[in-house]
Amino acid sequence: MTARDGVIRHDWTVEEIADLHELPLLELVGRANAVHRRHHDPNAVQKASLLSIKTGGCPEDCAYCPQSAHHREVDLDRAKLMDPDGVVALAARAKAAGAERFCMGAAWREVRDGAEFDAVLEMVRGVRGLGMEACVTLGMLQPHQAQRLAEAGLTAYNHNLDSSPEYYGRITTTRTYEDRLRTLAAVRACGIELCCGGIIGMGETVRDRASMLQVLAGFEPHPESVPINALVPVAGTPLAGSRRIDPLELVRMVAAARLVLPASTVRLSAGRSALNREAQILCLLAGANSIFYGDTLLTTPNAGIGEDAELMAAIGSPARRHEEERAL
Ligand code: SAM
Ligand code: DTB
Ligand code: SF4
Repeated sequence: MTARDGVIRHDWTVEEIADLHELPLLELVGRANAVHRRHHDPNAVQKASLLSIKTGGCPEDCAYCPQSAHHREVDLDRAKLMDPDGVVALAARAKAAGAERFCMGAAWREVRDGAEFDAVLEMVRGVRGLGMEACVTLGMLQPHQAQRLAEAGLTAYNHNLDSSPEYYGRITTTRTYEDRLRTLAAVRACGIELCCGGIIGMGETVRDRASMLQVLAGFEPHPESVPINALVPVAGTPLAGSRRIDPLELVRMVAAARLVLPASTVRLSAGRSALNREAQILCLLAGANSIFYGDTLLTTPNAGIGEDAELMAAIGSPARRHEEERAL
């Protein structure tokens, strides 16, 4: 731990972040954990449930994404926008299973005004009415659309940077990094929380990972939540042949995120199902304090609810476990 660890800063250099990322692993995790404990309850893990409300057929060409219409070889059942009542019923089920936040994703390039957007606003109101946090990810937004989402009570908008500004053009060609930043600014201007992170394991370097974290740390205020995804290679996408990353790379990325974004919620997101229990716990120790909870992410399998119940039981305090055993 150094004197400046845990201070909220917006002036990180890429070199500083890359140096942190490359620290000896035990020192990196130790420092990240110290910062984590200073800003968060070390035993709390937020559970966020995820639902694809409109699946596939997206005009963008993101190389990782099974929902892009450009990747014709992907085996995916497209589905039009779900009906709001059905979505809110699933949110209620997720709440009963223990989720605190409900995240809804649509495979859109951008939001268009009209009946479909109105239906999404109704979903947001319904989820908020259950007393849950509501998050949506709908692609690019214009300021007046962000305003309507804010009025519907939206807690957070998810819009990921996905990679560094330098590497982005290798991943998506149908929009620019600046497009992403414009949407993020529109969301922020309406007082909606930002959920913004990225993916590792797409062929980028450590410097790219550090560069993406630098952009995130440059936002004032920092994004309230930061999903760290490990690429899920999906057959039929251009990145299908990518090697699954070593779980310790995810640990390093989570720890680096925790050090440069001390107060943000860091979400261990896609790719968690490839991690064993101990690797997930190492990520939680390194500063992750939220997970996607539920059997599926958007279109790919997540860690199962049963496995997650075991994970939660394993990290519960011994006193509580003994009480639970006594209650049986
Ligand atoms: N269309 C909207 C957009 O791009 O912002 C919202 C949906 S998009 C599927 C949401 C995020 O899911 C992407 O930004 C990306 O970070 C993540 N994602 C999609 N496919 C993935 C994959 N195969 N592996 C890891 N993360 C993935
Ligand atoms: C995020 O960063 N990861 C989630 C959520 N935000 C929308 C999506 C992960 C998707 C993984 C691939 C799939 O299931 O389609
Ligand atoms: Fe997938 Fe979103 Fe890219 Fe569309 S914009 S291809 S849904 S990541």
